[in-house]
Amino acid sequence: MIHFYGYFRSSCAYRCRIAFNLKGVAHDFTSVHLRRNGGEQHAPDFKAINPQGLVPSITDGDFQLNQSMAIVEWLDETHPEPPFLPDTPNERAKVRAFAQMIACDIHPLQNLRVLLYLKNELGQDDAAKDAWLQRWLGDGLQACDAYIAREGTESTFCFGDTPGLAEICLVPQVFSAHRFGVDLSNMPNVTRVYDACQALPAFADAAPSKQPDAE
Ligand SMILES: N[C@@H](CCC(=O)N[C@@H](CS)C(=O)NCC(=O)O)C(=O)O
Repeated sequence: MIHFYGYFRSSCAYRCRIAFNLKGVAHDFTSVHLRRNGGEQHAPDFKAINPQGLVPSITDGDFQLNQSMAIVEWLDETHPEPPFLPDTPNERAKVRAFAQMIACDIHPLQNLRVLLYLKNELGQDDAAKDAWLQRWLGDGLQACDAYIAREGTESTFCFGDTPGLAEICLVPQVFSAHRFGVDLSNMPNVTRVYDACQALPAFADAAPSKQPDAE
């Protein structure tokens, strides 16, 4: 049985939850509370699983895997239906590029350890932290919106009529944007796709508020 280590509010864990649900893959779950006890992600027992001290991670027997994008790809390769990527190399590359806009260029700037560094080591207050989040999440999602407009034709989801890797990354990032008060009113494509995904149980059931460790 696959064992999944996550946290309800973690957007990277949220990516994996959507992927598990889309594939219909059963798994056990351990919550790693990112704020309790000084951050359970820093505990030696957990760092033996994920040396970075970050969620998510999975184990499957002796197999251990960190990094949400690697976990999502591994699920796609081990459970090919429904596929997370389109049929042709060019289409696949475009979806991967979109996913990396979020996973590589937006999410890392909102991470807890970065926000704590701004506050504790650089002495920034909440207003400065909010300005940071507005800037990097806002600009990043604005670029995602323009990318969908350019590449997405008239489809229901980002790049077609079925959800996959693009939506697995987009939906948790929009959740974070809501959480941090980022204005999405000028991002019609992002909000349209987010709303379409919410109508699907695989996405709705993966929401942070529905998780056993939700607060
Ligand atoms: N690139 C990694 C990022 C993982 C990551 O940053 N996880 C966050 C939660 S979304 C975390 O564990 N943060 C804990 C901390 O910053 O101390 C992935 O995609 O898995």
